[in-house]
Amino acid sequence: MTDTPQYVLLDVQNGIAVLTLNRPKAYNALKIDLLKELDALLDRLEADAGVRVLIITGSGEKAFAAGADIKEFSDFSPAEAEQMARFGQSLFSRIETFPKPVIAAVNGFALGGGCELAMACHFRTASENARFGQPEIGLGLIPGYGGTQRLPRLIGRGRAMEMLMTGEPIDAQTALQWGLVNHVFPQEELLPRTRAIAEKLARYSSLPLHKIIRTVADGADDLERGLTAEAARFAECFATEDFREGVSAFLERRKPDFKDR
Ligand code: DAK
Repeated sequence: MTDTPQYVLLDVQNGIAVLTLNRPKAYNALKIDLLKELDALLDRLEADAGVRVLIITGSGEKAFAAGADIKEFSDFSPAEAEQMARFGQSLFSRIETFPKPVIAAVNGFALGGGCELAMACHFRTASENARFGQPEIGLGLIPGYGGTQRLPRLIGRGRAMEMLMTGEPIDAQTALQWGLVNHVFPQEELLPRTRAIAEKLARYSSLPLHKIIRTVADGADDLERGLTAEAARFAECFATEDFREGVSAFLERRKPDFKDR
């Protein structure tokens, strides 16, 4: 880890750690260095007995995270893509089984990798302007950080299929209705209200909290097999012309012209 985290801010008060993804000009897009910082901060927070609950949120009022950084991953080879998918997946699985409760406070767009990060947290709150989506299809790609596995588990297969296949985002009220988030708050109340939930958890014994987290994760049917398949198929996309076209179109702000190859 760099000594001073650059992309993730950390604030610890009364046993509650707030991790803020901090690239607001790029809608907090998940650069690999940002994910590495997050991983290193998790080491620190796991070891610190004074930290009892984590909240992950985004900087600004626009985005939680608008996905992986498209500019960064656009020229990855399939081998690099698979390696990065496995790193991201293992980081997100680490969050899912983290020994202390982790709540995502989603303050705007949670798209692609951003939605996948929120889904890896133990549960989610959202601001009224939050939007959730897996827009990878528009880039000629599939989700690579667990989206094909966690989205159907959270909202059901049919709803997940529609979101994955259309790439269309859903708004906060739909996310609430579908069980993707537990609460929707006005933007200015999102952190204080989420903190109030965290404070309640912080008063409980950490032993059963940890056992709940582990036991719920143990019961998830064959997540690991699904993640392995996702990483392999995600990597295959990087060898296609359509993926190059999808990413170029996004960067050039035009509609993609896919050729099925
Ligand atoms: N990456 C990089 N920059 C991004 C970005 C992203 N995902 N999303 C937004 N930005 C940047 C924009 O480029 C723009 O920067 P400037 O041009 O001002 O420098 C700034 O954030 C504001 O964005 P917009 O100007 O587009 O703002 P709008 O309000 O008009 O639109 C939007 C907001 C969120 C609807 C739009 O920005 C958007 O569609 N963003 C992209 C959403 C998206 O497709 N996200 C990526 C999904 S794919 C991997 C594993 C997993 C993944 C990838 C690799 N490996 C293991 C290799 C996952 C992939 C994804 O997440």
